[in-house]
Amino acid sequence: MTERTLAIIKPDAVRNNVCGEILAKITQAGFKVLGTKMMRISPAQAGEFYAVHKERPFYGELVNFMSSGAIMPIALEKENAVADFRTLIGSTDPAEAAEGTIRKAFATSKGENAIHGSDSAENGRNEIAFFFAESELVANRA
Ligand code: 3AN
Repeated sequence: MTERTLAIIKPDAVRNNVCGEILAKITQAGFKVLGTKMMRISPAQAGEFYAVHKERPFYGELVNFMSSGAIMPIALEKENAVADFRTLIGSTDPAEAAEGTIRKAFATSKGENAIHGSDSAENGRNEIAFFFAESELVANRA
């Protein structure tokens, strides 16, 4: 089934100038880019996006990091997009990420791990809606 998932190129990867290389890996893996933008979010917005992790010990660090610089959210579509994108990005901890994954290539730690991927189809839809109006997604244009 065609699914949507949200990627976010995180501030570490934007600072390291690897957005282009990451986008190339994503499109080479067969994902269709429906929309993308370069932006910066406030700590309050980052806190809202990661609200499910509020009770986790790394929440404050995560919110600070995600609001520390530019990010690049990317709305993606593909058959089985959620699971296939999680495979493409690799484990949260880059030390455990498989060869060939985006995190193996570009992440430096569990916190600064280069890229986000939605963990379910429902979260994929909700997370895309957090960053994009439906009218910004190319697939919906005539
Ligand atoms: P994933 O992004 O692989 O789905 P989650 O959902 O467990 O991982 O965590 C969300 C984000 O929280 C991660 N992308 C990472 O940036 C951050 N994070 C997770 N675990 C840690 C940790 N132990 N220390 C610092 N940040 C973490």
